[in-house]
Amino acid sequence: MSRLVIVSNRVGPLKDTGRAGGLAVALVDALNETGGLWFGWSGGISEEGTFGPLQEGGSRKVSMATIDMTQADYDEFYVGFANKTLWPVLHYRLDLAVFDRRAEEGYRRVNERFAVRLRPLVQSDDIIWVHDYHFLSLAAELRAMDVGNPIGFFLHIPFPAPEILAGLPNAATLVRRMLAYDVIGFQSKRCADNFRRFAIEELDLVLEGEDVLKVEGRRVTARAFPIGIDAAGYSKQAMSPEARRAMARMEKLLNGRQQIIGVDRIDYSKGLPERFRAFERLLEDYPENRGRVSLMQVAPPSRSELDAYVEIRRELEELTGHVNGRFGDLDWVPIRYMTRSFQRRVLAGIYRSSRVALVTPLRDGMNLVAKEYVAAQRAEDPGVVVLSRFAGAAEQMPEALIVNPHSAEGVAASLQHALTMSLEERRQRWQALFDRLCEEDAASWARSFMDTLRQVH
Ligand code: ADQ
Repeated sequence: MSRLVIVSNRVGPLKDTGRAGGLAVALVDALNETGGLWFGWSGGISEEGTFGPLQEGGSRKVSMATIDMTQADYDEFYVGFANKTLWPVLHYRLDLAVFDRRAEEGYRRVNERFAVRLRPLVQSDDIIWVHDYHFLSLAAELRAMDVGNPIGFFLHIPFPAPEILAGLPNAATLVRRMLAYDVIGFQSKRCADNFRRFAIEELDLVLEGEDVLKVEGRRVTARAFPIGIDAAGYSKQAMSPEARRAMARMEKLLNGRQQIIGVDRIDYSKGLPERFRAFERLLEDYPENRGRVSLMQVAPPSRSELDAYVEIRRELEELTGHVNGRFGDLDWVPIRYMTRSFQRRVLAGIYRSSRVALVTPLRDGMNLVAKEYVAAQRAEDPGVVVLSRFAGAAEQMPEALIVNPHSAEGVAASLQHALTMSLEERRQRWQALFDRLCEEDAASWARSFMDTLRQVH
């Protein structure tokens, strides 16, 4: 079987350290199956940047190779175009996007430099799988260097409606460059459809069958490959000693009260202020929950170098103070908000002791928290997921209570429904969700993407 080469901005870890996300685990499994190489940014900044030495490591079957960036690369490519332009635009936030020619040029330059450094590491029968919005034009650069291998791409974040993307200067050029990939994978049918619509409406391409675009004699498959989690593995983590200890601590604190849990990196796409307001509305509209239900929000900071993220942190602190000041009592704090991160097993325990997961991003490619929460539940007494219609996960999880995250009343009503739902209904909904989670897990996601890539090339 041909070797797999994975490219992503951050690489590894190859071993489950307890903190590694489910995605890293799925990719390591895929790499172990065929043997392979994982290539990306070292996380380091140096004067030589992408011209510096290749940093190599890994195991017997899987090698890892990373390179540094210069400060200019980091500012223009990573902070600039990737996170101040693409991230907001792809999450439908044209209003927050910065359009800067230098950043755009830096993005193109770093994609080219990564291609130059990857090129000598690629063997003739490798298949190459590139991840996420940092590398939309990597295949175009590799093709210009005569790399003829199958190259696939998976976008972890949303692909917006063409009407939104058209607001990005040079969007057509960027999408045309994406067409150098053989397979382009998206989290949801909606996103794959948006991409094909852009290609048809803005680039005048023609569709063949359901999801193949004809591009100058080549064929490019644009299809949904919804990412899964290691459902069975995660269920076990929720019964680990670490999870049990966390549950025991929480149960003591909750003392018979119910808990709603939210877990998200701090990001404007996650709808956190809207979520806090919806919880406040629950306490207003359904006063029987006062003193009985609390919201625990875990929100580790991410990309704190961006102003938009500093602003949202401040807003969350204010809202927490406001709701707690308004409703708190001697023995009850309505919102518990913390910005620390937890070990995966501890998090699984927190999910297991929470009656409701409140997952209300304004936009999300998939959202793995919704899936992890389901996998962590007790079959005999499972909790309920309240899920935004704008998360990719909503397509695969119709048994969750699907909400519009912008409607405080709507979310509050669904929370009330979740908190008062009969055991029988909770079990029915959970079983359907859990069965699908096991079927469409991380391993099957990676397998189906790679099978498609091997077939179409
Ligand atoms: P993210 O935007 O990071 O991922 P998400 O899918 O929710 O969003 O994954 C977050 C992960 O981090 C989860 O595995 C969660 O358990 C973990 N995590 C969050 N807070 C934590 C904490 N305090 N301590 C420990 N772990 C924590 C992007 C896209 C998503 C897409 C994923 C995968 O934005 O839409 O689902 O990639 O493709």
